[in-house]
Amino acid sequence: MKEESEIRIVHFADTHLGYSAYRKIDSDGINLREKDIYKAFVETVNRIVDIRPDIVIHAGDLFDNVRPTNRAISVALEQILRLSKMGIPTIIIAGNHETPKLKGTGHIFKLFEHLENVYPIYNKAERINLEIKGKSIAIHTVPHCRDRDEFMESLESALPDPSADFNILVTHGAVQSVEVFKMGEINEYIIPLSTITKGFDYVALGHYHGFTRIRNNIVYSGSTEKMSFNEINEEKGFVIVELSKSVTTEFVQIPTRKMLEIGPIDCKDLKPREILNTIKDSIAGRDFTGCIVRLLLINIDPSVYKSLDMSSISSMFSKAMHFEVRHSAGKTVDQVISSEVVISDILTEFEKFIDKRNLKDKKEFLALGKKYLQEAEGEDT
Ligand SMILES: [Mn+2]
Repeated sequence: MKEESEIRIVHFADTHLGYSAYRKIDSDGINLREKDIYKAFVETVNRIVDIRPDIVIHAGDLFDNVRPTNRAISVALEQILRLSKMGIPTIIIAGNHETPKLKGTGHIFKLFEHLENVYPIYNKAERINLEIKGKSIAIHTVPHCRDRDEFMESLESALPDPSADFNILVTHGAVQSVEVFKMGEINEYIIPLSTITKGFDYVALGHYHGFTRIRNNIVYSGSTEKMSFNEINEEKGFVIVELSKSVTTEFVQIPTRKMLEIGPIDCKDLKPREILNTIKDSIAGRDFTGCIVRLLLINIDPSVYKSLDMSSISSMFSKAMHFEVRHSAGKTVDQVISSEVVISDILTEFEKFIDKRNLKDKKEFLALGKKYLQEAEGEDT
């Protein structure tokens, strides 16, 4: 007999509103990839509205950056208002992407503070107590903080409350389990597994973009769209959590733009014209309309690569939304995509930069640089 569920939660994360990529724009000049990101967010909220869960949790990186554009803010506000008006308690914790390094910058989540049923959590850990269907639910939230030590202390001191019917932990960072669920970002925080395995009924994680069940009840929902080719094989969506005597989780996929990789095509001993024909053969009959496509060429000599007729190759993918080529003289194409690694805020970068230099007046230099950066951050453009 199926046990009747008591509390239903929708958990999602890493919507990265404001993220944009590639060059294609629409007739209004809006980046197409940015629009995809909004579309995935709106679709997720549409599904949530249909499901009508008891609680909604967003586990961080709602926005792609500390200073989202007016467009990103209005998309966020419009959708969150829908949940607010339905009376669904909606918990939104800050991730590393939207958390400013400087206190003076102010946090974009302050905007959500006056919305009914919405709990924006930023800068410090908080506990939210809810009463739903006669059950007491303690939600322990540990958002990304400006200070790493503060984050770690909050994480370590978050403990289930034995008097609550259900205890939920919400946090954002790279869990260190058998593997580390890193995004390769400078300002990401490591979460030791021991800090989140203390008896919570459910742990809602954000940061890592691939949906992952670390345990049955410790889950990364993943992002709602793909932010790089590293995520090419990942399904995107959200998690429905049913809390009763036991915990069950269900991943729900949402449609996202197709991302494809062609190859790797082995170019060893091939002349440029032969390479062209090989590419043509390997994509015969395929439709790339609206897709994001990457072509991999391996064992290709740099001089041969330079002499390739790139416009002919590009024309084979003219219907794609985005097309790029990666090549390597060796057997594999280097998987480190440095251009797509997100750099942390400018102040952290500056500190790291100065730290590596051999400067006489390091302290003064750092102080002065910080002052200028803070002043610049205070300006609009
Ligand atoms: Mn993150």
